[in-house]
Amino acid sequence: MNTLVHGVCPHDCPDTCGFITEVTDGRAVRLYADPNHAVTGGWLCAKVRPYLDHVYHPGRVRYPLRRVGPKGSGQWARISWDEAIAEIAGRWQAIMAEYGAEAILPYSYSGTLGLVQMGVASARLWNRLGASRLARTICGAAAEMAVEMTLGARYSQPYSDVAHSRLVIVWGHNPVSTAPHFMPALRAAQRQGCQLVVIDPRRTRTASGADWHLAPLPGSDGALALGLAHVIVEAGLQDEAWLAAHTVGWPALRARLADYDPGRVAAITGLAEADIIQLARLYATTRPGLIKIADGLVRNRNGGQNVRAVCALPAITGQYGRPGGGLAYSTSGYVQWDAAAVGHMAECPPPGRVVNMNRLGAALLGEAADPPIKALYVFGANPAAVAPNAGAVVRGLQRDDLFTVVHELFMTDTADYADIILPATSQLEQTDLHKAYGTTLLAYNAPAIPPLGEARSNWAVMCLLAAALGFGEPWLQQDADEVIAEVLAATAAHNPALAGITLADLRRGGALPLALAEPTPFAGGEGGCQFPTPSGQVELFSEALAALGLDPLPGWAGQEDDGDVAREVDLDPAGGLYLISSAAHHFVTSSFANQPALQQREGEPFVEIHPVDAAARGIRPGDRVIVANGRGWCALRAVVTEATRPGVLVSPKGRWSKLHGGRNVNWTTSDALGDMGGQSTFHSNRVWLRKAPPDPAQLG
Ligand SMILES: Nc1nc2c(c(=O)[nH]1)N[C@H]1C(S)=C(S)[C@@H](COP(=O)(O)OP(=O)(O)OC[C@H]3O[C@@H](n4cnc5c(=O)[nH]c(N)nc54)[C@H](O)[C@@H]3O)O[C@H]1N2
Ligand SMILES: Nc1nc2c(c(=O)[nH]1)N[C@H]1C(S)=C(S)[C@@H](COP(=O)(O)OP(=O)(O)OC[C@H]3O[C@@H](n4cnc5c(=O)[nH]c(N)nc54)[C@H](O)[C@@H]3O)O[C@H]1N2
Ligand code: SF4
Ligand SMILES: [Mo]
Repeated sequence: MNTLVHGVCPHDCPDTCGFITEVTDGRAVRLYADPNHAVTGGWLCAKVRPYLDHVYHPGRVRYPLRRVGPKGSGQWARISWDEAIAEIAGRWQAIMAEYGAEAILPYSYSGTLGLVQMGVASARLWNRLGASRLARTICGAAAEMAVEMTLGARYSQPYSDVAHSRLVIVWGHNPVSTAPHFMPALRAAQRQGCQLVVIDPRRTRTASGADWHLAPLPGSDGALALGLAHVIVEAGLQDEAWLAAHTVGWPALRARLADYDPGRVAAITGLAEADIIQLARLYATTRPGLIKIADGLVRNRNGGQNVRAVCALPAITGQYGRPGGGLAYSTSGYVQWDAAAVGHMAECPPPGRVVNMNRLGAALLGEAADPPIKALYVFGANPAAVAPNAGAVVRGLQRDDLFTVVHELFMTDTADYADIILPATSQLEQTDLHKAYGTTLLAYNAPAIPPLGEARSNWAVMCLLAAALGFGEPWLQQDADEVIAEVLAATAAHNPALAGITLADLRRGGALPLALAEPTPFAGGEGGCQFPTPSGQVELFSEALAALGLDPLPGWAGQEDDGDVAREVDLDPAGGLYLISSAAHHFVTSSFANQPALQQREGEPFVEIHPVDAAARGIRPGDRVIVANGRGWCALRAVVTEATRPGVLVSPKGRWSKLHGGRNVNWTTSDALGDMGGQSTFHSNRVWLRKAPPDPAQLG
């Protein structure tokens, strides 16, 4: 008999599509877009269309495994779940007795974005243990902080709002690949005459469809935004009345703009002075204009300030709170799950110390010293492939005295270093609830098929571990629906956006819209605008940032890489290059990068280099090259193309090192922290590039 089951795409993508799985005799035979989902619109992206290849991939881990050879040697023996849980609980108890619970570090991120399998699974058991807490900073921490400090909350308009825009500036974002369901709305607006400008060091798929593509140097966006503001003010195109009514700190920011004349900004950004002036005039006069940003402009040393500076532009032109105008970053602020219901922290021992996930390698190698990290539990993440400074991460994972558990669907780069591997369910085999960061819909994922082999969900494993550790709290034994019901009720009690949405409604399938009083962010209130900041206004000057010892005004403090890396860069006679490692079109970070059909479409790992830079180094198209710096190196295939600008190399993230010679681009990326929120700085990466020697292993 055929059944149809409503599910939700769990991957790290703002669209959070709905899909339907057709099941025959317990096997998923077809998976397709939910035709009634308002954002999915009847089609899935290239990554998730072949989802059943992911679910039924022959590489799925089906049983618990124990390491039997040296770490990383790939020798495993199948064990039972009872043995696995008893061993983990026993090892943890011994570690806690000697070092305390903070010697245990859970590490999870975005394998799934579900409330149960990621949100609650990353909180409850670990709080109850008093384990080290993970600062979840690898993605957009500085942008989140910058937007909240400036505007008060992460609110964003529905994709369809772009129908009102006369101009869209897509800035540090590549939605054709990373938010594909925004594109039909944008294309429709373009057909009605809306102009599209893309600001990105690389001519991305999104930039190829733009009226104008500007390619600044990585990390220079804050200076560019302040330069645009300088030109706008010089031309008298700012909205002084709006600024007076709705902002704090305009006179101070205005004074600072004197430092950002187009000449200086051209030198910093590598753009032409005339282009800076033209873009400023275009933005100030083509209204309403939407600035749509993502994390391309944040993953560097001054990412927080870059975002603060960009957030100032709609204020200077008085465009917040208007359909088609303002800033689009994330819709995450409309629903923040009730923290007490998610984590039950008040019923737990004192919170453990915080370990920044960007410093995983350093932490494992001794930066987290008191106590040292003796146990690592990884789920929904693949840090050996995706965390910065992979060499340090791998050296940390190789520690013989580190007890590592990896809960995974696949034998990833990280799983290779586990002591115990636990088989994880895919989204078709588990229950969850999903809000989105690009839309304002809420949807329930019902399991469509039984777990493959002995796979269990993240939360199911936590419940087993809690029982084995003797924790009797009922909130450590709820099933997924009970977890959802509790968190939904607790959140609805203080958030009217959830009014009238029940678990029963959600379980009927399909996405439900949040009950937002006002779809246009920050619209309403006296004078037409309101901001949930302490002052109720756009905080161009932020007391809160000043209190943290940070620059209270948007600014641009330079974009450097570490000193020892710079020395290595000097070894390149043609000079160092920036290396940015943005999203691959056919993977979601390292998810799907082991799927043959998608690998084939993405091609072998490559680095794009501008013809001028290639010529200076004697590189021809297709050459095998080494990119390297003081942190490490990796071997890639050169693609010589004008799609990237001079001085900038591009090599997308997500490759599994083990499938491509043992190293990926993260062997070069920096684990230094950015200016706000403990942000990752993947794109503050200077490297040298040269032809690969016949045997790259000789590089050490
Ligand atoms: N296909 C696909 N989709 C994804 C992902 C994926 O891996 N693949 N990842 C998901 C995740 S985890 C996230 S966080 C989002 C990210 O979504 P996006 O932020 O849209 O993706 P990125 O490719 O990381 O960055 C966007 C663009 O920023 C550019 N960029 C890099 N540095 C700079 C800079 O300094 N200034 C400017 N102006 N631009 C810069 C890059 O060239 C890139 O084209 O996408 C999600 N969706
Ligand atoms: N060089 C470079 N590196 C980057 C970035 C960059 O811009 N440049 N971007 C960074 C960003 S934005 C992000 S968000 C991170 C993302 O990094 P991660 O959050 O680590 O994401 P993935 O690489 O997709 O790995 C997720 C893993 O979770 C597993 N998984 C999926 N579902 C489940 C589940 O239900 N249970 C369990 N137990 N496992 C599951 C998948 O099989 C996969 O191996 O990468 C970062 N890495
Ligand atoms: S990855 Fe994004 S676009 Fe693709 S199906 Fe999932 S939510 Fe939709
Ligand atoms: Mo991310």
